[in-house]
Parts: sequence; structure tokens; C-alpha cells
Amino acid sequence: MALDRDTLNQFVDTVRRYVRDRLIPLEMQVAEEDRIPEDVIDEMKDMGLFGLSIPEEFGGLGLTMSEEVAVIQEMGYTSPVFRSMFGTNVGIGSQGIVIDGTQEQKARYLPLMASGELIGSFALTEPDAGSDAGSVATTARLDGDHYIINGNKRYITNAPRAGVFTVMARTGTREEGGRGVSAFLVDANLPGISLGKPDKKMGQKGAHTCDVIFENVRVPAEALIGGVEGQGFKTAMKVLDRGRLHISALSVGTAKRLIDESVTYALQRKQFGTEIANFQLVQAMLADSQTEYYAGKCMVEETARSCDAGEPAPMNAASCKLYCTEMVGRVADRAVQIHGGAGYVSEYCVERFYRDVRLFRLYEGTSQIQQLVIAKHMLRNMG
Ligand code: COS
Repeated sequence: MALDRDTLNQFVDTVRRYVRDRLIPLEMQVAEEDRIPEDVIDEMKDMGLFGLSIPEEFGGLGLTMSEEVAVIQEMGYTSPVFRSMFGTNVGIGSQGIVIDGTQEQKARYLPLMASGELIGSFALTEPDAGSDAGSVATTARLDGDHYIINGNKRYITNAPRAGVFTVMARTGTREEGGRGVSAFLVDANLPGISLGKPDKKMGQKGAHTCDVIFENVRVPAEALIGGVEGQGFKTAMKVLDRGRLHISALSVGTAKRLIDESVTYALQRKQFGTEIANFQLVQAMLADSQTEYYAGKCMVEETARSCDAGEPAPMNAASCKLYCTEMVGRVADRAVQIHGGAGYVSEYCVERFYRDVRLFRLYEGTSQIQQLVIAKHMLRNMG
């Protein structure tokens, strides 16, 4: 359900002020300590950020896609680890249930996810299955009224805090590819589940990923999302359509921050007797970043509008993800360039953002996967 314009503007305004007054001052501490303070997590819960996309009837804010991308652009203005803390509940950790779950599954999990009491993680990637999402080797074998799950999942965001995993596991044969994959809601406290060591990442310090290992984990048959086998790959693809637009909005927000940091620095740093903002070669970098940021913002907002109008999302969501994540990489690179030596040291935030945004081009489908999705739809539409 769409919020009325005033309520939405107020909410976006509250998030903007919270980002500027509360989160930005904490960025360096979070990166150094590799953790978000618990009181900040509680504040984000109180603001409703964990339930942005969860329908109101299940305790969420039930934002439309246009509303969600407006909020996420604001969150992109600070370190992406804050967004990551609630991002799985808004996106890949909850949407499988919202889109394809049974009424019972929705009623059991969504209210707890919306409040932030329960963290949902999405367990698709494996040591040998990432881009080739249909090739997961984790198995789910029916045994009476239970499935027995065995397998190893990799780089699972928020796994150390997760209360429930959406696990993609093979119920069919290997030859069936994606058609043999099903999605399960697996409570994290079940016997047989263990976590690997925390991954030592290039950036995004404060957001945690690790392996999740399933050894003869018995889950009740009701854990199968939608109650139908063989639908897991399609569920994952639908979840990722929305997730890709969300990450695009995040990239746009971060690009805005990097541009503001670059302009501020260029206006105060002096060389050759004047502020470097007066040099046209610096201005060219600023102008390129601003133009690309604006193009990304327009794409994201237009695609969100068309999703809300019920138009097919996959090709445009992939186009947004491809363009916006590559765009913010270029903007981050120019931000470092404009800062010169200062851009290479951690005292200035652009160094941290430069590393943080590198992930955007990888997760929820690499840039090359987005190209494949786009081309596939172009060829299919013509064919
Ligand atoms: N929405 C709904 N259904 C979809 C869909 C979508 N966005 N995309 C594909 N499907 C359906 C297709 O309609 C097809 O259905 P049928 O079997 O009934 O015909 C089925 O899923 C298989 O589709 P397709 O043949 O296009 O699948 P591919 O195996 O060719 O898909 C890609 C390949 C690369 C597109 C897919 O594996 C992918 O997106 N990989 C990246 C995964 C990823 O992002 N991993 C990152 C980790 S998750 S954080």
C-alpha cells in the first residue's frame, strides 16, 4: 500500500536526518571495531527499517518499490554496513516468503522479521555455485514428513545473527538444473547447522558473512516455501529482481555522498594558489560523476515506478544493477583521485567507500550476470 506523499516525505526526512546526525559520525568507529553498536541496531528496529518491504498486515511498513528506493538512497549516503544489518530482512531474507510463501509461513516469520526480532538470511551461494544459481549441490531429501538437508553455503550475509535461513536446496536431480531446486525456511537453531569462521573481507567492516554448513538437518515438510517442490530457482530469481533494484538505489545514494565529499574537498584544498575546484580538469571529474549519478537515479526511480505499475522487472532491474553499481565504482575512483594522497588514507572516508562499493558489482549477481539477463530478454523479446 502506498503511503500518502506527506507521510512518505516525513519518513524519508527522518531517515535522512538519522543518517547525517547519528550514523555518519559513527562510520569510522564501526569500521575499526568491525561492529555496529547494539543501541544503533535497536534504533533502526524502532524506526521500522527492518520491515520496510513487509506488508502492513504482517507488521511491516509495506512500502512500494518507489518508496523503498527513496529510503534506500538515503541509507546509501552512509556506510553500507548499516543498510546491510536490516537489508536482508527487507530484501533477500524476507521476500521469498512475501512473494511465494504460504499464509502460515507469512504469519509465522514476517512479523518477527518486520520488527527486527528475527534476522532472515538468504542461503543460495555455495563453494561451487554462485552465478550458476541453478547448479546448487545442497540436497533436501524427503524422509516421512521431514526433509533432510545437507550442504555448504558460502558468503552468507548476516549468517552470524540469522534466526532463519532461506535455503536453496536440490529436491530433484542434478540434470534438472534450476527446475530441481526448492526453497526452504530453515530455523537457525536446528541441530546440524554450524557456522564457518567470519570472512575477512576487503571492506564493509561491520557487516558479517560466513559459511553455513548443514549436516543432516531435519526440517519439517512445512518449511518448503509455498509447499511446492521445484519452485526455488524461480523464487530466488524473483527475490533477486527486487534485490537488484534495491542495491541500485543504494549505489545511487553512495554516489551522492562521494560527490558531496569530492565537492567539499575540492572547494577547500588549495594548490597552485587556488582551490582545486577552480581547475577545469577537476571540474570535469565532478561533472562526470554528477551526470552519471543523475542517470542512475532516474533509471532506478523509473524502474521502481514501472514495477509498482506491475510491469515486468527482470531486464530493467538488471540494467539498473549493471549501470548503478559500475557507476558508483567510477564515482568512488574519481573521489579518490580528487582527494589525491588524502584519498588513499583512512582518515578520509573515500578510501573506505572505495573498498566498500566494490562489493556492489559482485553480490546479488555480478555485472556480467546482469549483462546476460539483459541480453537474454532482448533476444527473447525479438524472437
Ligand atoms: N522471475 C521469474 N521467473 C524467472 C526469472 C525471474 N526473474 N528468471 C528466470 N525465471 C524462470 C524462467 O522463466 C524459467 O522458467 P521455466 O523453467 O518455467 O521456463 C526458469 O526460471 C529458468 O530460467 P532461465 O532459463 O532464464 O535460467 P538460467 O538458468 O538461464 O538463468 C541466470 C541464468 C544467469 C540468469 C541465473 O542463474 C542468475 O541470475 N544467476 C545469478 C545468481 C545470483 O545473483 N547469484 C548471486 C548470489 S545470490 S546473493
